[in-house]
Amino acid sequence: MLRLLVLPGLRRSHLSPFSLYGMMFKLRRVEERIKSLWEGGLISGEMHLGTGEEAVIVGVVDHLRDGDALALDHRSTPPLTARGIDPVLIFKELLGKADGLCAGQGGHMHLMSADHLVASSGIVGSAGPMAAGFALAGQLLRPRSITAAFFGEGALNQGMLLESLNLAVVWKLPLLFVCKDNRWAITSPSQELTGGSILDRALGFGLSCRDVDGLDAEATWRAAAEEIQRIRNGGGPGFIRARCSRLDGHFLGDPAPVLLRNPSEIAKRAGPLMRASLSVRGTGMRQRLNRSTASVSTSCPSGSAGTLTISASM
Ligand SMILES: Cc1ncc(C[n+]2csc(CCOP(=O)(O)OP(=O)(O)O)c2C)c(N)n1
Ligand SMILES: [Mg+2]
Repeated sequence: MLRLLVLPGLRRSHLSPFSLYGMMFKLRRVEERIKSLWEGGLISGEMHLGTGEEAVIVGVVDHLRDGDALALDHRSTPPLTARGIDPVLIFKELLGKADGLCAGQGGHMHLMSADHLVASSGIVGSAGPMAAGFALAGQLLRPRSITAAFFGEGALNQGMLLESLNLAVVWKLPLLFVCKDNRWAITSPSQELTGGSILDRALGFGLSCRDVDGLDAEATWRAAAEEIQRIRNGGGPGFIRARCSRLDGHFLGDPAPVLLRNPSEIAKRAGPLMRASLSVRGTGMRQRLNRSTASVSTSCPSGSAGTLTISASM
């Protein structure tokens, strides 16, 4: 039987570990499907996946409502999927199809949906100013709406993101900054590039700050629940540093994880899905997997080669 934990005082009244797990499973399956399309030579250019960061994404996005906005970085496919965008539209976009999410014009780093108030950019740090714009519009037009911004710890060395932290505090914007701290910026360990501590920086700007284990979906969900409720109530912007791990290289085909990273580092931090699955007590694994399964399939033209059928079991 599904366990519902009631958190007193939170507007979103329940935590459902099962649905968090189901969503993480779906996000991972979408990423795996993208990986196989890329490996088949069907996606041109680089492709950055968000495998290993699922718990951070679902822990935050689960709290968003209609009218809330999302500003994203170059690993945008998991949050777009979690926000309810049809994965088939994303697949088609990555394949450059005219009926893709952005009419085949976005590539994989500049995906957006006006209907969902979400936008991503490959310019590192730009989730900050995008989110500040979304949040300012929300403050003026949509009372009690919030904006969440996702970015990596490497982005915190970009001036525009630091300026956004400052502006958000000065204008008391309804904005949650979520730093996915996977400790790497391409091939550089971020601690070798970053002065001081990330949290001290955010605290220095006057943000409400939390440090969370970003491999633990429930812990992230609870931290985001409290922070988002505070922000909706007009308490000003917040900042969550979620410690996580990326399981693939910086981009698909990147040899760095093999060459540079200690396999035990990856193995130790690899398990957001496994951890969540073990925490859902009372339901058999087979049942859980079956209940998280939904199927998408579509057919679309694949260049001159005829029809490509995309299907993914999620
Ligand atoms: C303004 C800018 N500078 C540099 C780059 C090249 N670049 C792409 S991703 C990346 C590292 C980003 O690291 P982080 O923010 O930690 O995100 P992660 O890739 O670890 O998820 C860099 C430097 C860029 N895209 N934009
Ligand atoms: Mg990083």
